[in-house]
Amino acid sequence: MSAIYKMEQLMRWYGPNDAVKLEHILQAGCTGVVTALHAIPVGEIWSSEAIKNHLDIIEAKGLTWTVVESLPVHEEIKTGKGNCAQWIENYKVSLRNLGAQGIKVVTYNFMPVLDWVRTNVEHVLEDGSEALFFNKDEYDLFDLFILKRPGAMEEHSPERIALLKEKKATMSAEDLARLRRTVLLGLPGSDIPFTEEEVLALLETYKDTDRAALKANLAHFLSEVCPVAEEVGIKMAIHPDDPPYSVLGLSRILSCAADVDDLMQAVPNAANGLCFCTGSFGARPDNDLPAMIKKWGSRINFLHLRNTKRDSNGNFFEANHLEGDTDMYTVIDEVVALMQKEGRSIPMRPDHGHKMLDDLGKKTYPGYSAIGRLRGLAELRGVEYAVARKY
Ligand code: DNO
Repeated sequence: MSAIYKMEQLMRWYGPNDAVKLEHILQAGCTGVVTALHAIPVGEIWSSEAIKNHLDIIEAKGLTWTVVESLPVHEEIKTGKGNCAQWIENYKVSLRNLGAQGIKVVTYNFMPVLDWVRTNVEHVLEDGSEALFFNKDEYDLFDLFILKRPGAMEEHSPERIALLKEKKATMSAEDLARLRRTVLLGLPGSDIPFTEEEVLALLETYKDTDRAALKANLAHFLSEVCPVAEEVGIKMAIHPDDPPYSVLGLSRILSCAADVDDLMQAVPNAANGLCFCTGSFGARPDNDLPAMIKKWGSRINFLHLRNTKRDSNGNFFEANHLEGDTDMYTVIDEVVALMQKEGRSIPMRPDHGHKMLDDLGKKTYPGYSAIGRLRGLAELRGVEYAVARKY
């Protein structure tokens, strides 16, 4: 019987300060971690020394590090302004340094200003565990009355504004503080939220960057960095927009299948690939995930497996990995077929988990407590185990 290719099971690790230790990740049955040098300011070069130090810590515990998440893209690359050319050159140096240490996949995103956005990271579910939640009303209310983004008022009808005002009046000072802090958190691996002033100043720099310009800036960035990635044996993996629609009045450019088509056509280089996040693409009803895997499977370099449950108002919460709107069986079935067809293992991590059991009350990165992710991983692993039996 020929070898069966299975997903490479990894877990995100935020570094030595993470409450989830490398030992825990090993015990969860993972072979490696997905991690980044979070202390280096966005845009600065990741030196060979800094990469090596991080790698040594991981390897000393018997784990691998071949997937970076994220090597972040400077805002001036996204707007194409200021020191854009210099930031791109820095990015190339970091890629070379990473490639030399055996890194195979570099994850990044091209979401303007804020990375992922939620309105509550402690949404209590019926069973007492806590999940990440995106509430559209609360998000709009933040935009209108807390951030007070210029132009936000014009995007809503007077009736909706009145309704949101009413909703705000029913929220406690604590709820409003939680909402503000949660939306402004923005950056993974950071404990320090943005201030309203910082976000508004950044938004100002996007004034003339419309959807077409943002797409063109992404294509420019990739046409510069992909040849370097290819040369040093790295595949790029862009994370889709999360949530997959406009936030803060800004364009988002990787939310649906048509966006993936555009991106792949714009930069055909083989190093231009995807971090296929089932939670982000799955938060939109018009995305057919199995069909997307069929079409762009050869460009899927990394998988984030998680599930969301959405309603018709644009709200969603993070469901258990095998529940929610994405049919995880069909997704894994497609992925397993793809791996056999191409003769390769795709790295995967269980994305976001509920905070539960002994993790409740512990300080962990939102979505990244140990036990909930372990539950998710175990369930996903079970599905793959069953699906792979047919090969
Ligand atoms: C959230 C993550 C994202 C992701 C970046 C990749 O949990 O999936 O923050 O790491 O968007 O650049």
